[in-house]
Amino acid sequence: MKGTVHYEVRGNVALLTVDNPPVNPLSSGVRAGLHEGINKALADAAVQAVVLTGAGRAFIAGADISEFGGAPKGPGLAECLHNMEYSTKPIVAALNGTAFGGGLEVALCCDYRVALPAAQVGLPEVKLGLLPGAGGTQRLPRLIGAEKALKFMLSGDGIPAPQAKILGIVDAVIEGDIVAGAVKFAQDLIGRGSPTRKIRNETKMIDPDRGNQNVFVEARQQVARTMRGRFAPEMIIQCVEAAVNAGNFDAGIVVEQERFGQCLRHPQREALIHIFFSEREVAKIPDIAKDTPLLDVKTAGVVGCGTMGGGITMCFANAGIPVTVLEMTEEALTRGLGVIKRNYDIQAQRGRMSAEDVDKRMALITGTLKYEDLGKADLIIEAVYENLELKKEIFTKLDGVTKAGAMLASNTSGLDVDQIAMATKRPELVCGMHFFSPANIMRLLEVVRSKHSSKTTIATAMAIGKKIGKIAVLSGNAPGFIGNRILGAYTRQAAEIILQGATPYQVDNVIQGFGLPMGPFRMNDLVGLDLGWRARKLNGVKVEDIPPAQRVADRLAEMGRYGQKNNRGFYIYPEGSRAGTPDPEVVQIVEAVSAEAGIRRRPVSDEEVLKRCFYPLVNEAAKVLEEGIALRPCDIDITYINGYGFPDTVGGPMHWADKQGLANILADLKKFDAEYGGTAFKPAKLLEKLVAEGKTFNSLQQG
Ligand code: 3H9
Repeated sequence: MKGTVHYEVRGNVALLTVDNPPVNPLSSGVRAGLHEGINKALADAAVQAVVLTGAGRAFIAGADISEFGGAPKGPGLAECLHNMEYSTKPIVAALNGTAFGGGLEVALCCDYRVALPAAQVGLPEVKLGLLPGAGGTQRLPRLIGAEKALKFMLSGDGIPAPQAKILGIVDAVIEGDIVAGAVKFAQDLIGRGSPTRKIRNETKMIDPDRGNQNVFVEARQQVARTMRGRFAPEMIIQCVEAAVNAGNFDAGIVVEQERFGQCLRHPQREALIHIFFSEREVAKIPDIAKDTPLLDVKTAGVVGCGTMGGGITMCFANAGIPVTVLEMTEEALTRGLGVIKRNYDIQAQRGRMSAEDVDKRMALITGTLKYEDLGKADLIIEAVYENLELKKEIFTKLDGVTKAGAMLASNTSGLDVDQIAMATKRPELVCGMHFFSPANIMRLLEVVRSKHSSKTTIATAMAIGKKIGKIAVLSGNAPGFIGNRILGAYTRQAAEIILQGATPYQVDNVIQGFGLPMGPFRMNDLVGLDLGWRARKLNGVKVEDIPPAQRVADRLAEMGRYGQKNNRGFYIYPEGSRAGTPDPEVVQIVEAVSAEAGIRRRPVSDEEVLKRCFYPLVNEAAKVLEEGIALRPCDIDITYINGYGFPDTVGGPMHWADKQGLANILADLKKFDAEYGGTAFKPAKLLEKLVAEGKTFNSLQQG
């Protein structure tokens, strides 16, 4: 059994220490240890109270997530909690660190909770598609009232102990030795002859909510606004309704158990837990040891203060790292720094930071027009537009002015990082660091490994990504890396389908209905229809050489419809609005292009739209895997969720594909291939192999 609970007696207090590194989840051995430990303390006449704490950096991180879906061993958590709840001796939880999920629920079963100031408490189950299923939905409202409890559980965010004390979750914040403090707290209780305090028996905080629907109406409105399509939030609300209205604690627990079971069986739970472990997995690079020495990045430099460079600059300032940003002209620099300041001011206006924070961050940013001013930076990221020759030139210059040992990275979204590295005399210190727009907001960072990058360079890029709040995924150096390469497979299909009979609006609705924030044509409008059109004109590409699928966007650009930037593209955008409305004229243009290309339009079902867009995406992702560009299926899932808005509730494209059945996807690809030909539907060898062996993408993960 995994994990244990140590038992010792200090005077008249039994000390139980949960030990299950690194974060003490409630694995089978911990549950067994808790059960035995409490029994032992109850049986020992010399013991008058119990203190429960955790070894290392956490109190208890919650239920052991890896056990969900399997057959649990040893005593269940409910059994342990029952034992604690009916203890005749007071139990004090000493929160030495994180008390999350089932960990906080264990603490809520104790009579009192004391905590170190740095300890965090939270009920993050909602993020895993679950609800607090160890009495949390019933005890927390009894402790802090239904409204606050709902907010706490629906956000899933942790809060520090001092805030938890104000909220009423923690009874005392103790500095220094938390165990000694908790033992003293327990001895004071004994000294005062304080009775045990069971939250289950308290109703003072929920009495005012009885029969009052407002709290729940508001919670449901919030869920509809911010958690559309998620299963667990409504289950949480129903549990709190039961806490308030079911009559007694045990009746509420019955509701909680039933709703917890529903969440546990729901596919969203499996998908979200897959994401939890995948996020941790992507940080592990098989051939780079955990203890690989890292470069110490104390200061950073950014080349270019446009949209990307400005966003990247903000990432460093947000993490407290001084950053120098280089531009070519005073005008561009002033404009770029102005945009950064405006972005911070907007955040301050929205209450996300104070005016003082804005000043602090701006003080960390230095603008310059001189390459030499990047000389002292430990890491310099180039963020100019996509042109290989220009980037090579910049890297040669950087190589000349930066100190020996400084790392150089390119924010290229798909160019050859090997060639960029070879423009320097330090190719081992060069890699790609591809941010996503807006760079200060989007979580994904593709770290691109050139054949020259040293292990230290890659390990440093991954670590610095984490430090600036990104989720870093390693990609091999190949055109489009992981994300943009598989995106292409999807957008090309979207463009084809509208010529065969769908409209851009049908395609966008299907994709958005699936859960992406934006369909491919809205995305086109956001990026700008003029970009590709201008590039093709500049390169002298003849209209007849442009594939029909690209002609619609080009024709719109030709008409001066560039997208959101000038309020007309595939959609029409009323001044100041980003919610575009469909335009019948666009449908006529699509129909005209179909006719010119000799394509007979036919009705296309929503189901076909979904399969035609996502199956080639999955197929391309399989090719990315077989070519070794992505290390594991989870790297693709994390890339696509965090960079391209694929819904996490389906676990990313690879997890989703496994759930569709790879054999079904292969059969449809073959059908589309026979119908349309080309390369888009030619099945990846890996996909054929997995189907032949009856395996899933996930099986590669475990191998
Ligand atoms: C629950 O409690 C349900 C109950 O209401 C009802 C039950 C009946 N289980 O994140 P880190 C692993 S649901 C198993 O890198 P940090 C993690 O995979 C649970 N393993 O550390 C990683 O493994 P590896 C509600 C877990 O310091 C290692 O520990 N609780 C669990 O950056 C280190 O993790 C949560 O949702 C777990 N519960 O952050 C809390 N937690 O090294 C989930 C972690 O092999 N956990 N691991 O890659 C967290 O939010 C963070 O891990 C925490 C530490 C903040 C605790």
